Amino acid sequence: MKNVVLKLTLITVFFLSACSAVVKGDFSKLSTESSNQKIAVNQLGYLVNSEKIAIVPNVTATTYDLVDVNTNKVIRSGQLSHAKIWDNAGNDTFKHADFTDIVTQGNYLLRVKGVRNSAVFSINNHVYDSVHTAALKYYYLNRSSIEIEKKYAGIYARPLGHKDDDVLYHSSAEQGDDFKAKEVQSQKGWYDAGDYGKYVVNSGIATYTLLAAFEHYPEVYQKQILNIPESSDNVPDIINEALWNLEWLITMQSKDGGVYHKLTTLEWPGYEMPHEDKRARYLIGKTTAASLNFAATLSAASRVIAPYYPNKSKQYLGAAIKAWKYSLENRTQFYEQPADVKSGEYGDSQLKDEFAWAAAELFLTTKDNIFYNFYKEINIDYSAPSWRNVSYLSLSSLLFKAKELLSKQEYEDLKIKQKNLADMYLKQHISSSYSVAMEKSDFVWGSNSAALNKAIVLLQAAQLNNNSHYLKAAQGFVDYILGRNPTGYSFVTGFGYKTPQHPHHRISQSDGITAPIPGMLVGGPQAGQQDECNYDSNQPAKSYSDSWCSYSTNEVAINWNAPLVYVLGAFVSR
Ligand SMILES: [Ca+2]
Ligand SMILES: [Ca+2]
Repeated sequence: MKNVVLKLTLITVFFLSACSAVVKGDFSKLSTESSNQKIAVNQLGYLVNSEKIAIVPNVTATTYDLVDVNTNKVIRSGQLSHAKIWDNAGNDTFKHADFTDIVTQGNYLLRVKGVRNSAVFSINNHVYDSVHTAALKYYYLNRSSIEIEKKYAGIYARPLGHKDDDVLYHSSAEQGDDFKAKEVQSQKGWYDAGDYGKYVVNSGIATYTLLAAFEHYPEVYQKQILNIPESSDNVPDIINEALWNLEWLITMQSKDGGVYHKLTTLEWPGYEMPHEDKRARYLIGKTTAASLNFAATLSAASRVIAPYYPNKSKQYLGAAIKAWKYSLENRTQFYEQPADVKSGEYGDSQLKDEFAWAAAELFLTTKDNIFYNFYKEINIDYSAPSWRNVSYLSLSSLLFKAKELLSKQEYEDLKIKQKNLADMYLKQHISSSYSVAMEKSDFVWGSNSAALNKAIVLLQAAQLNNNSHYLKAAQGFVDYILGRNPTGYSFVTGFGYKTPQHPHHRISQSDGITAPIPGMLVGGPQAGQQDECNYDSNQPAKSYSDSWCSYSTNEVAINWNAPLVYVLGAFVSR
């Protein structure tokens, strides 16, 4: 009997969705309780003074009740918006419940006739504290070359994986004199993503973003305790964690100043724990992109860690300058995947942005105008950062650190460029029916990090211009990531009432523990479906699969978690 009902329901759902394809934009199509649409909220909740919006399926009701779950009293009977549709989510129609003006801390749910109650969410100023800490702790739990101990990791303790004291030179890396040594030590660093590789360009932007979070919100990180092996020293834990990767990065430089592209196995590792992966690991390729990324990251690091590690600070700057010089002499050494290598490519043939970023960071750390003049001549466009396009990182660093070094006019010109970009994203937020500045073109592989990197631009505009309008748009992204989206998932493992259970992350898949490592941001929806797994929808904002199979929407990565840390850190600081 149950099966018959289920079949009928499925047929009905199929029929309704077939119809809705014909009547795109027909707002008379109502959602019913039998449909699987639910009220979507930020599953962790809202800060007291933030914009507070929930997405309600398009039921006939025109009002909502906001219920205080402790007293079971209705705090507000509010008006739902008119029905809306979002191009990125197909034909679903929905309404907004806006309760921005509720500023009483507490636990609430939304009740709307014709649809199930929302889950319980909070309004208070600490709603993001623990997810922020977990997002940063993720890096410790993904460290290479160290035992992950029970006292720091609890059930996620695991034996040391990838000591990397016997790394081989791949034929693509055999240049100069280095390779005459058979083996090389290249220890520490974080696992890049779902695999166990270590890639310079991706770890560069990830490390830089964590360092920027510290530079911009020091009060948050001065007091944060991650419970990692270095928690009892006098160095902020975010710096300790960044150092774990910087100490690996520095090993990737060859004697001539150039930087190896990556350290991986030839094939993808098996579905096994780090200590079980006994495949040989290689230094592979040497590229201009890796050298410039290294120069930028180590130059920035030299500046940020100077008060804590003066000797390392000097060492990093020296290495950065050497990598810069190598890049000037080898401007087009692009990565070409050797025939026997299957690991990630991270190929990039547009290096104007990498040159600009490295020049800007070297200018800030050395104060030598030769670098700023180089930077000015490049004349690049800016967009939200990604591992492949780092132009914005130069703009951001200069705006936060170069005010005293530039003429008033030069500084104002840069500020206007930043503001123009943020204004574009603010407009997208205001005109978005879903109240999130996600355009169709943002639904790329790793769309959640595209979202959070746009949020970084907005948060920085808020700070640089002392204008809180931008915060609303940034909050829209936080809500989107934490559950106010058409998939109904909070995209951070372990945080929310519906979260990814099967991320494409080898440790979580093979550690024998049901719950994945917490605090990991999954890549997020995008319509490419390159992994050919099963998806319920091919709409950009709904094309997501919580399955191990789905490396194109459900993988995790160090460069995706880093903007999550930054953005949550910004809101924790408020
Ligand atoms: Ca510490
Ligand atoms: Ca580039």
